[in-house]
Amino acid sequence: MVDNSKQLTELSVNALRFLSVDAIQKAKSGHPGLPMGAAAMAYTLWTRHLRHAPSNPDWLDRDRFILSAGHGSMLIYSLLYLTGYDISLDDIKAFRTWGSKTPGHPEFGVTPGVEVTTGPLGQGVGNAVGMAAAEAHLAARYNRDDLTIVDHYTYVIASDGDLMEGISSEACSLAGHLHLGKLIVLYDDNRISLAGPTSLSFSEDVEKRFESAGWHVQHVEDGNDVDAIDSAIGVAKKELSRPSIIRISTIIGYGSPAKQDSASCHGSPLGAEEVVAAKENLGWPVEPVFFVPEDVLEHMRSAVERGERQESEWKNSLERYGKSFPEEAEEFERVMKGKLPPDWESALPEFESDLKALSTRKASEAVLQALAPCVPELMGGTADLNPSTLAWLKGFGDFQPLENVLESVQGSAGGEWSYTGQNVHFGVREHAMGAIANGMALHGGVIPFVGTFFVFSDYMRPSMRIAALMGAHVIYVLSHDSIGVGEDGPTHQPVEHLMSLRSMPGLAVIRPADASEAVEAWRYALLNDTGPTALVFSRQDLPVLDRSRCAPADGLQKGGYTLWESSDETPDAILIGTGSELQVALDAGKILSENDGMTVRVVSLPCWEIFDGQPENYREKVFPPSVRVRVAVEAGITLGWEHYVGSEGVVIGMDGFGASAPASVLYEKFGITVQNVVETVRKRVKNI
Ligand SMILES: Cc1ncc(C[n+]2csc(CCOP(=O)(O)OP(=O)(O)O)c2C)c(N)n1
Repeated sequence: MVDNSKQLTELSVNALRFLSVDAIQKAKSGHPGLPMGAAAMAYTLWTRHLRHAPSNPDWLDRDRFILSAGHGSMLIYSLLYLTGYDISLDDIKAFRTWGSKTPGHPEFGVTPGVEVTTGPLGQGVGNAVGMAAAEAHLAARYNRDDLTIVDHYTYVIASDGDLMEGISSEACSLAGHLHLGKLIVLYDDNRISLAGPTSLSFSEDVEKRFESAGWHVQHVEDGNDVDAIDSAIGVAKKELSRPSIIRISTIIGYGSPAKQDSASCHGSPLGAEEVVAAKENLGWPVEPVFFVPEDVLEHMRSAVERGERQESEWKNSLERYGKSFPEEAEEFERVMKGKLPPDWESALPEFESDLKALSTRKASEAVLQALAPCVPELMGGTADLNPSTLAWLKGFGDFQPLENVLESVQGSAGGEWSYTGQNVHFGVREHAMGAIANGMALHGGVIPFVGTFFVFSDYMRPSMRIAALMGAHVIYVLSHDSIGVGEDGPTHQPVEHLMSLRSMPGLAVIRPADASEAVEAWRYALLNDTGPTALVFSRQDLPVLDRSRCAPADGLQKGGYTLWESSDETPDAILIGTGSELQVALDAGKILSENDGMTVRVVSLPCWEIFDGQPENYREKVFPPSVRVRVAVEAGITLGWEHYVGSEGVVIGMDGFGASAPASVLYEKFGITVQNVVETVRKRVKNI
């Protein structure tokens, strides 16, 4: 039912265009082409379909909207302003300036109504798949026949660039497999990208691509035809068994006489003269700038009242639900708030030192199985590496659409196949897996964990960066952490990865040394809800340290701690280790103390980020500044360890790639041995 007049519709679409154009012109930078070309689809979606509450952007059951082509950010800012979010005209005028609510690309946590940070193309599409997956899971878990508390769509505006990026192919392939019917992509098909026409590099048949991936596909020929877009979205919403893409043919920079349909309006302001020409061309007043007709504002701001009504209807449903299903309602509200259940830590296992050695990936598996029954919001999986990474929740079902129930899968974690399943099979798609996890985390209601071999974190790194930037609660389970991988050789042996991920702001990288530290690492990862955590686990078995003879593993909560020392005097030397090399440091320390009579301290440093966040007095207690003989041992690149060993210290690590041989041979050949540490310390002590 559309009651607004054609003229008001056209005015509103043009208001979106020219608010964006004026802000970009004022900022002297930005991308006017996309807002001008995609204004009609954005208007149609936001005024006729999107269920959202501008006065409460966090309404749990709102539809999610992602502008994946984040360079067109002014489009979403104009939408937010016009529909009544907490964005003022002054905020629009402050586009791209220091401290504004309207940064160059949409940023989660900065602008009310922006669901995710977008800018790196393709990520938003992946995030949307994650949001749609979270919605499907929570709906299956909590909705009861006539009582529906989770029921919303995820919409995306995606550009050519989004669909050129491999990540969107990965993500959309999985979305098709999963039949995520409430995911709807509006494809802004303007045939222009940054450097020119897409014909230079992009000639695939996008419709066929999506059809073959199991999507429902439509085409709207005229990107300014609001009614046609309206009815296509309506059809897409009814198609609940497949995700939908609507290819909408648009003209980039629509309205600009000299620049439309060319890359020249993609990435820079139109220019003062061309702004005037475009306004005149579309019958828009040249002055005042930032002009919004009263009736447009009134019309678009009706979203506020409509949203409040929709939200209050939903609240009534939630209340009715709570009366019939009090426990489920309580759990639903708890998981949506991101609060852990009160007693979850008591489920964490303990490992005794008389246990035979076990890899930290196996210890991690045991932790996950112990947590699964009491932390139902855990949901995740791996990029086809469950049996190696052991990141699964056995018996908690596979996240699959019911249509696939009858297909059997090797290596499945067991349990039922449906959207209630908590094990996600991402397939060999690390990059999309990272973006999907971000979408799941930001949707809320689930704590996503995603796993692969540590070396392939490179394939997921761009999404990890966005998780860190957004402060998303995502847990990475990265096993096979070093040359300890052994025979698979250098392609599978991470070397620079620890340092490279440590350099990422906001990402806690934890490399536990034994099973007890693995437990603590998981504890930290679950509690760390303001950012992502990377858990880096060994493939090879490691002894479980005897904690009656050395410090308890909960020292990990401080990032680093004195594990063992030969006496409480100021040490002659400090040995530092992480992961599997902590044992090397410990054995060396004992030899130096017993055979050389040295006072030695061995420090376990599983997480730099956490340690560096400790008060100075704690850090100096662990590393007294007067102790100059410091040796770090880690089977990774040495660059960066000066941070702890200082200019007079020594680092025993890897300065090149590994090799294919048994792990024990590799440690020997690369000199990561107790003997080498002992001799290195002896030399340092002599020379200092
Ligand atoms: C991963 C990534 N690579 C490169 C860029 C730089 N970039 C910004 S927009 C763009 C291409 C834009 O083309 P399109 O997606 O079709 O958007 P439109 O020109 O239609 O606005 C590029 C290459 C980016 N933002 N993200």
